[in-house]
Amino acid sequence: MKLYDGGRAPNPRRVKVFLAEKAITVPTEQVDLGQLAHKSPAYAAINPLQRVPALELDDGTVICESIAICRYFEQLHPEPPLFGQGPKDMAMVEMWERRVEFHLLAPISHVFRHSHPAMKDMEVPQVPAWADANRPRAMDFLALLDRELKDRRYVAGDRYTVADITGMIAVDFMKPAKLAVPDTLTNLKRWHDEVSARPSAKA
Ligand SMILES: N[C@@H](CCC(=O)N[C@@H](CS)C(=O)NCC(=O)O)C(=O)O
Repeated sequence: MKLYDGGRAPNPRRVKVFLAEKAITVPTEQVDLGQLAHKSPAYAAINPLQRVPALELDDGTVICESIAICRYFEQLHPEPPLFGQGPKDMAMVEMWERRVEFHLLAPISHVFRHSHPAMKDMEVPQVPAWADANRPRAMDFLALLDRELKDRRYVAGDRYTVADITGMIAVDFMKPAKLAVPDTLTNLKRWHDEVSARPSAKA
């Protein structure tokens, strides 16, 4: 088994934090995004979408998409359960993970990819107006999440889950996107401080 990783890029980091939470070690190969190594014919043969992460199994199967990779490991190593337990809890985790991914990580990624000079060879064409359109979307969802976190400890409930992993990484990705969490969002800051203090956050 081999994990194709992409350094500090947010999606591969979601998988690495997930693996660290479960204390799973996987042989890893770095794909240098800065050098556009993911666009090479060799990597395109592994993932035709030319994105990281990708997990290659010993039988040659390649699993792409961060959450698909995490689900694979959740089945292999159910403890600690990071996708919830039981129908209602699992649905809530799924709901919040998707909300955080589509309404926070995605708009922040759009801001970064369409405004940062370092992304000009990767995001073609760069559309600065799309970055402008996504800034308020990210900030609106952040405010919503702050209100939600007033009454519970973690994004999807009382237990740390994959929704916290995606959320923490989205908030961390605000820095290169040149966005900042407003000081008024105290619930969000409390939660982010707590999840960032977990050893897995270093992954
Ligand atoms: N939906 C995919 C997204 C993968 C993705 O976009 N990865 C980024 C790094 S965070 C990438 O490979 N970017 C290369 C590019 O855009 O050319 C997932 O969940 O893994």
